[in-house]
Parts: sequence; C-alpha cells; structure tokens
Amino acid sequence: MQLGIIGLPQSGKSTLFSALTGSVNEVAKKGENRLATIEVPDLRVDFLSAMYKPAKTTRAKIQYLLPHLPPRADGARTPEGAWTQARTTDAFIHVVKNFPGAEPPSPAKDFAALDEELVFADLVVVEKRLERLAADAKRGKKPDLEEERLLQECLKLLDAGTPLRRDPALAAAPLLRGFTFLSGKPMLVVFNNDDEDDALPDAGDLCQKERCTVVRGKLEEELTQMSPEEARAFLEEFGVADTAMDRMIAESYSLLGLISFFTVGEDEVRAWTVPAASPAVEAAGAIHTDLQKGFIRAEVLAYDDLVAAGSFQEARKVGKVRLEGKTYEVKDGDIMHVRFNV
Ligand SMILES: Nc1nc2c(ncn2[C@@H]2O[C@H](COP(=O)(O)OP(=O)(O)OP(=O)(O)O)[C@@H](O)[C@H]2O)c(=O)[nH]1
Ligand SMILES: [Mg+2]
Repeated sequence: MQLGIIGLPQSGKSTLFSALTGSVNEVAKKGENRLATIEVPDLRVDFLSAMYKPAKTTRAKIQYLLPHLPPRADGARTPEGAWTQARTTDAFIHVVKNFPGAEPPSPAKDFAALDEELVFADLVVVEKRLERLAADAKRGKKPDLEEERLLQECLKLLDAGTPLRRDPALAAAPLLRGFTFLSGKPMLVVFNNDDEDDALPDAGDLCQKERCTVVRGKLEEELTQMSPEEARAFLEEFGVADTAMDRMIAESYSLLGLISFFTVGEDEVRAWTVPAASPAVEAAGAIHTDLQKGFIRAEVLAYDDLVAAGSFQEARKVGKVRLEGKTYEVKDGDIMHVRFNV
C-alpha cells in the first residue's frame, strides 16, 4: 500500500514524513519526490516469530510518498505535473497546519484550499474527456455510454465543489480507474499540532465529513532520533499513548479497509495484507496464484486462540483449528494454512 503525504506549503509534510519513516537524516533533495518503505510493526508477528523461530520473518510494508509540491503565489494552484506520482497512490494523508506561526492556524480554511485544488484538477480532466467524447461522437464514433454517464456523475459532484471520495462507489468504478482522480482517493486528514497540544481543532463540520486525526509532528520527529528508552520516557512525559507511526498505520489500514492474516512455519512467518472479508480463495491468491487455482481448503486458527492454546497442536486438540472453504471470509489475525493441489 502506498500513501501520499500532501498539504499546503509549510504545513509540516516533511516533518511528518520523517516522523513516519525515521528518515530524518536522509538528505532531502530539493524539488524531488521522496519515497520511503517501512515495515509495519506488529506485535503478533513478533510473537509468531518467537514461537516458530523461522529462517525468515516478513512483515507487511507501507510506502509513504512525499510528492514535491512547489510553493506558489497565493491563489495559484499546484502545477498539474507535480501530482503525477501522487496520482497512483492508494490514499492521501492530508497534513493541515495547526500550530501557531506568524499567524494563528486556520485549519478549516487551509484544508479547503488544497482540497479545492484536487477537485479542480479532476474537473479539468473530466471536462476534457467529455469534450473528447462529444467530438468523437460527431465524427461518427460509437460512444461508450457507460463511461459518459459516469463522467457526467463526476461532473455534477465536481461542479458543486464536492470531492469524488464522497461517492466511493463512483470513485472506485473500474471504467474510471484510468483517470486516477485526485479527489476520489480515500483521505485521512492529519492536523499537525504544537508539542503541548493534542486536541482536535475546531474545524467546523470538517471532521464529520472526513476522517480526522491529530499528530504533533515536530515532537514525533524528535522521537525517531531517540533510543527506545529515551523515547519511552519522552512518550510518558508528553502523554503520548501511541506514536504517530503506529496510529497512522492503524488508520491507514482502516481507511482502506485492509486486514492482516498470517502464514507460519519453520521457513517463514509472514504477514499478508488483504481487503477485509476477502474470501479465503482470494487471500490464498495473495500468497501465490497456484494456491488460488488449486485451492482445496484452508486450515484457519485465530491468533488469539493460538496464544491461548500455546501451540498450533494444542489449539488443534481443543478444536480451535477450523477447516474452511473457498468462500470463508478471512478475519484480521487469522493464521492460515492453505491446502492446495496443482
Ligand atoms: N511548532 C511547530 N512547528 C512545526 C511543527 N511541524 C513542523 N513545524 C515547523 O514548520 C516548518 C515547516 O515544516 P515542514 O515539515 O518543512 O513543512 P512542509 O509542509 O514540508 O513545507 P514545504 O515542503 O516547504 O511545503 C518547519 O520550520 C518546521 O520545523 C509542529 O508540530 N510544531
Ligand atoms: Mg517539505
């Protein structure tokens, strides 16, 4: 999964990127996009790895992209080209400044300013495409009526200033995928607060409409430079329960409707990321296409049941290991052994 970190100039994007990826010492190249891959920390993987002592432990990964959004004059828009790489991310983390600088913060206004840019960029794309379809029709080309209908739906929303993510079904329509609409991506709004402040700002009805959370960017960036002991003392002093890194990961999974399941063995303990409620046969396909094609059944054990039983064998004795078929909906924390035949 790849998440794009966007926000107005000087909102704290680079600070958050460092806090999330720990790459604070990496030289930030001016004018370039930055991309960092992190391993998803998961206590369950730690536990399974300690239990199986596998040759290899593979965690889930998340990529954070920090697109270079150049500063621009007030009222001017981000140049279209700056969005190119961000277009292919799975979701946006929209950083909104909520710490005082020369002026007090205005989070609701700042959020709207960048969100309007996303809407406008999509509007341009939709209008161009509709014009193109009209021109094609005039030259006698048979129009794709379904595409046109979907684009008209988009036009209606965008014309009213509404981001496409308000209509998730429309935003996810396969026929529209190629347009990589910016306002159609799931979005997490992250208020970047000052060190002493961990409250959500008063931002009108913004947080009724969008998923909102707070980080203290600068404080969290400092954390990444500390030893684990120092960090623990620091977290206590500032009353931080979970680090931004942990919360951002949890929020991202939930924003995108993703869960983790595990495979275990002496060779490898591994975490896999799939959409919630994926059928077992598709989850098997995430591991290998052979497992999907030749799927017979899956042995499934819930992580908590394994912990309670103490071992897979014990869990089997007390009847906690279930045999499930193709359509079984995989749950977060399931441990799966796929039986297959190719
Ligand atoms: N007080 C305070 N200052 C912060 C916080 N986060 C970032 N800053 C400061 O705000 C300034 C901008 O932070 P950056 O992380 O560089 O912001 P940015 O969005 O990457 O900025 P551009 O790349 O120029 O658009 C820096 O001087 C940071 O030190 C915060 O949580 N509290
Ligand atoms: Mg920056």
